[in-house]
Amino acid sequence: MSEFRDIVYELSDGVATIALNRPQALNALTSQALTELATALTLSAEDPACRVLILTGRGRGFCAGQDLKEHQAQGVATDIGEHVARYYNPLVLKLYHFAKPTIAMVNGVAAGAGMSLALACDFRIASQTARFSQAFVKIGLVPDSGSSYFLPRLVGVARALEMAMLGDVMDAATAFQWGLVHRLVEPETLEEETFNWARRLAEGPPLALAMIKESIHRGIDHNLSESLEWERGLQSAAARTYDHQEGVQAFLNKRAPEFRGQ
Ligand code: T3D
Repeated sequence: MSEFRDIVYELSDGVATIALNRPQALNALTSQALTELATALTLSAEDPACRVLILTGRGRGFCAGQDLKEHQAQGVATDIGEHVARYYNPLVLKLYHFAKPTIAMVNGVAAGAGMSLALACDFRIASQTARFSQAFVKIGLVPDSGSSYFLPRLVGVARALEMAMLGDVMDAATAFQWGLVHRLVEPETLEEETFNWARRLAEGPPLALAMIKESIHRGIDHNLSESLEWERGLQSAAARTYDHQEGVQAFLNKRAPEFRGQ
């Protein structure tokens, strides 16, 4: 159960859900929300009962990025670079390197750093009511929280530049067509579809899933020789796990495997 104010944290069936919970502001991120989000990420990362993480928002928004009213209230005292370094960058690194599968369940608008958080997840399952905006440019800022890294890798340089330079709000169908989201579903079935996906991942071999994520991430940034060597090392480790033996036995005995993360 949740002990937070601006997020809700729940865990069931191996699936942890972090829901941003400031619906009146489309879940815009205050310092409090960012701090709680980081705490919940650590909690789920360290809890062996959590095998998959879902990030979502309450109400009609996923996340509208930085809470611009909080900055205004603080006046000129806010050094945005310092704020990014203190809150956003560690959060995005934590999410990207999270050693379990992560799913952004995009229920509504994802703008600015809110879109960046969705991009930092492994999967995005979006409701037809979802929208995406690189809103930074609309307020004279530049993409942050990893958008400049994730976006061109997902949609290519030309489309990334279009989104970042125009800041238009993109509908869910276009986001799906551009490859920003993995599945596009009716709003009524978003939770069910996402949890079905999450439960499938939660039944997978946790150590192998963590290594798969690591190797795919490295594959993007390294050449073939380096990737082959990295794969070899990970495969060697994966082959020594209980779960590998269990997977092989399950196949040979024509039954479903029961992976333990050992
Ligand atoms: O500070 C740093 O560390 C730098 C980091 C920067 C990272 C960033 O994220 S910069 C980008 C910040 N986000 C934005 O610029 C997005 C601003 N919001 C919008 O453009 C629109 O709200 C949306 C396109 C997201 C959605 O539009 P719409 O028409 O569906 O909703 P709305 O009516 O604009 O918003 C509904 C309410 O949410 C409204 O409150 P009200 O008037 O009913 O009391 C609105 O003010 C509030 N809201 C929406 N976004 C934010 C927000 N309140 C505070 N901060 C927001 N970002």
